[in-house]
Amino acid sequence: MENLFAISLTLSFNNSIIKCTGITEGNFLAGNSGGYNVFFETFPEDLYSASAVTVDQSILGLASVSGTGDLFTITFDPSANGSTAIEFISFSLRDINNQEIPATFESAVINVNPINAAVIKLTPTEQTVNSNGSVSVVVGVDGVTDLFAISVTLSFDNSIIKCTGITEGNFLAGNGGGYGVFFETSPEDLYSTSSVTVDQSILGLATVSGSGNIFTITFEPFAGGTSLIEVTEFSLRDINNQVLPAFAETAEITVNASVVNSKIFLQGPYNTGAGSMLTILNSSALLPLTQPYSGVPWNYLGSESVAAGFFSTHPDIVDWVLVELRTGTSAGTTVARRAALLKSDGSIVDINGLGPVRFFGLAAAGYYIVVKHRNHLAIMSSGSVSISGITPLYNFTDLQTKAYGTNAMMDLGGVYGMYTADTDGSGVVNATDRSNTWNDRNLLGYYGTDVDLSGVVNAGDRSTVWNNRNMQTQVP
Ligand SMILES: [Ca+2]
Ligand SMILES: [Ca+2]
Repeated sequence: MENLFAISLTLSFNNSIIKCTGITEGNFLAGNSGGYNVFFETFPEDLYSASAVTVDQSILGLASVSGTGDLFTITFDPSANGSTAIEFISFSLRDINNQEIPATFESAVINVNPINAAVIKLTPTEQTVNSNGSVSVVVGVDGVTDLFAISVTLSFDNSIIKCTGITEGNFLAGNGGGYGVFFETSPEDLYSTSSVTVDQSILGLATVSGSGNIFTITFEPFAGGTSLIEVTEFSLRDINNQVLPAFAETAEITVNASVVNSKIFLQGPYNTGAGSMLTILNSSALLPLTQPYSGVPWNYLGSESVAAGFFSTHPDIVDWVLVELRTGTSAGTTVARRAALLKSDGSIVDINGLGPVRFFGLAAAGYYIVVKHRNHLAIMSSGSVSISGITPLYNFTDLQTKAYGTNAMMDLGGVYGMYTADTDGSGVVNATDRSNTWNDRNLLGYYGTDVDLSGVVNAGDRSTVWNNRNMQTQVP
């Protein structure tokens, strides 16, 4: 090389096999006779994602270098098995007069050897959830040598699945020294997060080699759709804190469900001043743990239930409701039913207390939404609502016309709610309801005749039953 003043080089490589982790300056141009500093710049800013990088260098003064020397060093991390060429795709060498210096270039090849790289494996790689319940992914490492510590960050779509727990695997615990294992997960609130990090290391001078389980992560289905489970960051270290080469596989979980996301008010417990419903049945510990629609006239035999203590940790739950989906307007077109929970703000949520109501195995399509309550007159959406894995809110409360029929809801002062006083769920408020309410007078508990959901059947309920006389549901 003669009289080199400035150089610009662009290198390309297959970044599915190797990732660029850094570029450091060589000392060739710095050896210029003028003792001038060297301008040094690399592109792009995000080297790790790049499949081509450019390095520009020039002497910051009227001097040049000749002979042989190092321009820069580029460093890669292996990310998959394979072979990639490192090639020059453009280059320019200039002298002090900005004239091109003729040059030829050589390329290099990097082979990522599968024997040396461990694999972070997610098992199973694909699974489908067809019912409420938990689903797990085992995170393991395959083909590692002298593993002392590991950190793995997983990300997923938490609008579809929620993380409910992480349990430690036994790989590191099998170390030859019999040492315990440090195990930590973050963040603290796994349920709300879309990314978790698990750190593990052996609490003594020992390592493990081979294959084993690092941890198991458990999810619950929240809505419908497919979530990728991705290892977004990882680090495997040996006992000297040196990085062990590895790459990570992905997995996916499909929740086979369509969901209803809706909002209603009940006249009985509605509190106009607060703009929300009272939760007296809940705070008085009167709500049943199992859905109350198994009897006549609903005959709904679903197994929806919540654990003891659920309502005290979910104080905003008002009562159980029954959600039906129909393909047409007639009762004969009902294709699915689920018992769900009603919150004080009107949201109808699943038995997890916060998510939309899941209908497992139900195809995405247009459905009429019917909402029933033990002692309120049922309502149905005025039209077919498009329902899928993640469904926008259908809010019955903001317009009378959201409900099928004419004035199917009561005006609760600018918002609309289901009429109360149908003590037996017959679909009409009549003399039977009045007589039922009289007969149950002074009873404390969870009764259909407690039409304001106050926990007691009294004169207030009788008066409401009288006031709503002859009202009837407009759901066919
Ligand atoms: Ca009735
Ligand atoms: Ca009452």
